[in-house]
Amino acid sequence: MFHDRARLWVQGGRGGDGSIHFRREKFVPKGGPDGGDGGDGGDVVLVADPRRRDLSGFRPNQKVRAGRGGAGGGRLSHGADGEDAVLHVPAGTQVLDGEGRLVADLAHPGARIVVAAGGRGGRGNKHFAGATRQTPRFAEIGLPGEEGEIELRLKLLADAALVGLPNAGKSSLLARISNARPKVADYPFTTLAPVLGTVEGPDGAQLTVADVPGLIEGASEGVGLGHAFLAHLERARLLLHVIDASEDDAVERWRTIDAELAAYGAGLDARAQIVVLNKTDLRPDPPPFEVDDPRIVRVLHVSAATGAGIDELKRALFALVPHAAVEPAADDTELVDYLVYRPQPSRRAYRVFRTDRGFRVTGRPPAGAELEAILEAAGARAGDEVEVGEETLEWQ
Ligand SMILES: Nc1nc2c(ncn2[C@@H]2O[C@H](COP(=O)(O)OP(=O)(O)OP(=O)(O)O)[C@@H](O)[C@H]2O)c(=O)[nH]1
Ligand SMILES: [Mg+2]
Repeated sequence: MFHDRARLWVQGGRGGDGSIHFRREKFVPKGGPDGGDGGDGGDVVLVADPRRRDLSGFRPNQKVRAGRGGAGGGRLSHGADGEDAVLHVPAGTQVLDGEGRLVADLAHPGARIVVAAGGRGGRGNKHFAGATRQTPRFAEIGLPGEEGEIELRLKLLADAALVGLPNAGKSSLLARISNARPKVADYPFTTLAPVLGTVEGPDGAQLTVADVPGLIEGASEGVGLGHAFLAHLERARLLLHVIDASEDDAVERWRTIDAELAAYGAGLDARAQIVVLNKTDLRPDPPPFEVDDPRIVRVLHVSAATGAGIDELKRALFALVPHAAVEPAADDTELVDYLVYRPQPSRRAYRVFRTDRGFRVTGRPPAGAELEAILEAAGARAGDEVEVGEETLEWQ
């Protein structure tokens, strides 16, 4: 199975707690504070990895947690930073937040984003010593990491994509021109999942061509298999529109597919097309293909069976793909530089300290159950003294 979607729950690591510690040395009975800082929690990071083909590495609703920061220690020892959780996804993976908003597009191999940042480590008591407070008996606790749900959607990155009705010979053509060996058979919907092939050009140039399941009338509304895969055409700069030329009404079949591209949207009906009339071995003199459309940049007659016209098809690909510009869909334009995604605002209006009797919360903390959850996460236990602003309570 080809997986082009995944939902994950991600959580950055909690920062390590700062340490409450005082120097103890021989002959120094009362040393100053030397509690070190906690380490930062690890981040959950996505990296576009060209070796990945799809999102099948993820389990449904998988939970991913980055490592916790280590606690600070005495003698100013700094806690270790938590380990990042690095997830490898195919190039072309888009990241959506819990509400389905597109937040990042890992369109290039090596692109990285932080989807859940780790919490900052708490500062040790050494930080809070000053002229008026020489023995701070408290230290900051580490902050929780960001957490949230994200959705991944893969949209294949290919220079060109084969489209057409089932059985037109798309996979046969891909096998002819590229290193891919997709299944070919004489029945519709042989191809069940997208296949990418690399085409070798004359001077070492390469380009990639995608073969997706055949489209039929109604595909854009979910009929047949094609609908789920139409998204994979979005990034192709050029479409190779394959038509079985041994049958009649090539123009009508071209219009059927073209209407589906238009109905799907996302700019597919504006994409440049090479019309490939295939199976000419079965009908050496097919009726002329006469469609006057500015998107049709070439009409070629080929036979995937005999190889006739295949060299010309390859030449046309290398000549036309570099110049075919993709008009990005309207909602895609602002994404290019959007590489850091924060599921939640990371500025908190309060701080939590550990004291030698319990906890102290300063600033403007939330009230009620939310505050309880924060203290519980900080490790509060029954009997701990909790200072919030001017109030001192006992934790139940
Ligand atoms: N005679 C002849 N047969 C061809 C040619 N190209 C493909 N075929 C045959 O047509 C049938 C369908 O070919 P495929 O390549 O599987 O077609 P497809 O468009 O990938 O089909 P789906 O994956 O089902 O959408 C197979 O039996 C092929 O052998 C050709 O140029 N000449
Ligand atoms: Mg096929």
